[in-house]
Amino acid sequence: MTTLSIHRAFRRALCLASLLLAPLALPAQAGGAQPAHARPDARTAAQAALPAADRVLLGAGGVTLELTAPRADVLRVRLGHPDLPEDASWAVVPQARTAHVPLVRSQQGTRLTVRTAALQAVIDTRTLAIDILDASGVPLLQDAGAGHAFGSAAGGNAGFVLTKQLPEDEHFFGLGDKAGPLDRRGQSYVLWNTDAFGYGTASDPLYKSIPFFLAANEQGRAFGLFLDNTWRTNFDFGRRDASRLEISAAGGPVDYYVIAGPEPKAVVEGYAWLTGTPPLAPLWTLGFQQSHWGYKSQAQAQGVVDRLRSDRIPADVLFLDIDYLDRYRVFTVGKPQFPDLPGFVKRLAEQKMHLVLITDLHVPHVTDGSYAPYTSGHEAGIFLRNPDGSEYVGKVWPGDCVFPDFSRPAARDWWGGQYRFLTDMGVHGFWNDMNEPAIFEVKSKTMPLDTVHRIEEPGFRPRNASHAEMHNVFGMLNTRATYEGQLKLAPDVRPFVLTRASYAGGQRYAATWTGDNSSSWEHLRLSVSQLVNLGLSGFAYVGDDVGGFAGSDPSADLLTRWIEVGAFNPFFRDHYGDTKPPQEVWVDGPTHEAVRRRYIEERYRLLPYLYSLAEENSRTGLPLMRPVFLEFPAVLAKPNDSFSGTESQFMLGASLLVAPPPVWESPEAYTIRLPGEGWTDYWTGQRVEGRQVVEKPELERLPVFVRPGSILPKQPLLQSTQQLPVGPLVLEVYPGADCHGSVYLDDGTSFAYQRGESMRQAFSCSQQGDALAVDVHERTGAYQPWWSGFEIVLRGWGNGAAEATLAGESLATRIEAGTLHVSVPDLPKGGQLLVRAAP
Ligand code: MIG
Repeated sequence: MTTLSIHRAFRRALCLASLLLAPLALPAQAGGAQPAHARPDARTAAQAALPAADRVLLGAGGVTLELTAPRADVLRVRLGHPDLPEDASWAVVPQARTAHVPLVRSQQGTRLTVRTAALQAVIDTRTLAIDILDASGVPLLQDAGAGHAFGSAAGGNAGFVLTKQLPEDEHFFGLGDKAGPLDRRGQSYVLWNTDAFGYGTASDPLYKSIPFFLAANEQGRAFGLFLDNTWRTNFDFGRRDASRLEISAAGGPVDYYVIAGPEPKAVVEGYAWLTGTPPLAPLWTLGFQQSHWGYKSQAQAQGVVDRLRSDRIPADVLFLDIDYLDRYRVFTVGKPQFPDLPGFVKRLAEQKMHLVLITDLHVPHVTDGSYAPYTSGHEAGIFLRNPDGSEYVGKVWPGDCVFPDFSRPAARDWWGGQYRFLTDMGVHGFWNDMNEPAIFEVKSKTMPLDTVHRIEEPGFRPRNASHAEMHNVFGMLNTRATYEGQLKLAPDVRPFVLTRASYAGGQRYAATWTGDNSSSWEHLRLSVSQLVNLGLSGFAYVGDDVGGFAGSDPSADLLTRWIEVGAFNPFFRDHYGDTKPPQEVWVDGPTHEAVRRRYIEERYRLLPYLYSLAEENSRTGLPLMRPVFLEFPAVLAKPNDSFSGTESQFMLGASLLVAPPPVWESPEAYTIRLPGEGWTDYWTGQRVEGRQVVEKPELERLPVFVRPGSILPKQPLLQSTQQLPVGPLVLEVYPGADCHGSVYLDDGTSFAYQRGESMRQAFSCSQQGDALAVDVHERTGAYQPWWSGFEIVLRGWGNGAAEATLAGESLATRIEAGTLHVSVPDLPKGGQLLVRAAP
């Protein structure tokens, strides 16, 4: 690439991001391996203490490049113009920020090769162009030309563009819940947290900014890239130029990580290692949740809960939206509508329901001393300021509002402390909305870019920062204040925080949903790609507004369909806007309600599976809801590429494949292609012949298939996760290669699991001669499970009599509708069940 074309690419990228920048100062050609201008004060103590062997530092043409490897499969590249940027991060966890492994170098002329055990980087020492290759030398990500260009404003904050080559067979995923197709290739996205009410299937930007993507090619080989930059950013995956990947930002550091696969799962786990995993969700948040902007009184809200219980719709959570507040003022309760909130919370607890309350971050600007949160926050000086030092005031629901400066510990502590009266009532779930932040009556929909934030954070120099820098991370810091505040107020209760806006790493504090979607088939379809892309971007605990938030009311069929899919989403909440007719499960009459109930009930039966997935996620970062290629990278492979057929499908964990119609509203039959043979229909227990299923859409049937080699833990039906199941743990066994499953359990609400009060038990199955062996492995951990024993279930058994033995003793068998059931006593030490056809 010539300097002129770099110049053009840079200009174009900036236009895309609608940025106005000073003219470019392009790097001149220059040699020299050590930058004279790499000032040590731009580094943190951790980085400065790096042994020389663990860090490559180069300078050329007024640009400094630093390469480090936090671990062998993660390379970190920083570029500065002229000096390296501040070494600091809101996203990367301390453990990853201080980790480093040695780099092995070799140089041939101007070609410097730097290796770890898993990756290598080849750097042109004249241009600082960098190619990242896997250990065997296969290129993953290659610069186009010099690969970088900087704007020229002082202080190094004038923006940049990175230009990479875009191989033809590369698919792109991630970037959070961006609209558009599952595969980001050919699209361009702006990262700028935006209140996107009424967004469409191609709207951009939306609420969150997660500058991470996973790339996977047609060999199923994957890698990831995370740009740790909070400024307004643009990712262009070959839209402007089909052969280029362009990443540009309006300011902030060039600081990116390349994460090796080769499996897509390894990339997701690597990203979780960098930015953290979600905390283990309280069990109740895996239950069904009902919400509405417009539950205007205690009586109305109580009526909804009573109806859930009397209609026997299993449910765990009721949400209250801004209706419960006094004049929309956060940390108040509107007495006329909610005369006895503590009593309401108590009554809900008796009904085994939790309450989640909305607490928007804008604090009403009430200066007459009558509203304590403003008075105390003002006195503590924790609200954001204009450049002239006055408090920034913007209009939101309550009228004029001020905003806590969440990048300051003092402001986070203040915010967290405001929850005391609610936590004391027994409320442990909070909803942080509007935290893009959304501001009314201004064209930008947010605060002025020169609003002054104050950074007081380890790794950062204590300094003032503009809203341009802090905007995308503001929502995440809001949830951090909420989450950490909860931990202080109720140290042994797992908090639940739901957020609309966030940044990379925000999964450590909050679950998220896709904001104000609409009641349309298009939005139902879109939600699959939004939710799986969120899962790939670190946010595993995700859902959408089931039934749709905006638009006209959902048709009965649409709501039924949406509940069916929602039952297989990680976060399952029916929520709808203030202007819509009722959208609860029972509207549309008993026939629809029965179908909807059946799906919600199935979710409650699957809770041991779901909760075990949540626990896996909290350890590894693997999302609960997954694109098919995450489990089966081969679907990406040419020539028999079946990827496009999987775009409307998703996996819940490794075992369940959910296959909605690609066109929901169409009555036409469609073909489901399964990734391999031996799958079983989850509902009928019938084994699928071959790898194709033709489905004629039926309202009451959401096609779900079980992967061969799965053991699914299930439990008896309950109306709330707060009820203790009675009876056996059901183990549905689906024989096949590498047959296994496991269950994780703890008290579901406290942190006792971190003190050893949890349990785990693994299961496997194999063919042994003429018998199927089901191995129950020895239990680990101190927590006592609720079950009395196991019920082994073999579906598709047929009608032939069976013989079952455990350690030589025969056990009773029961065959019902072609399914074999064997009751097995509890086996804390493990044991082997052998099942065969009776002679
Ligand atoms: O300006 O609190 O996305 O879920 O019901 C609208 C009222 C503010 C936007 C959220 C929506 C919520 C609504 N909120």
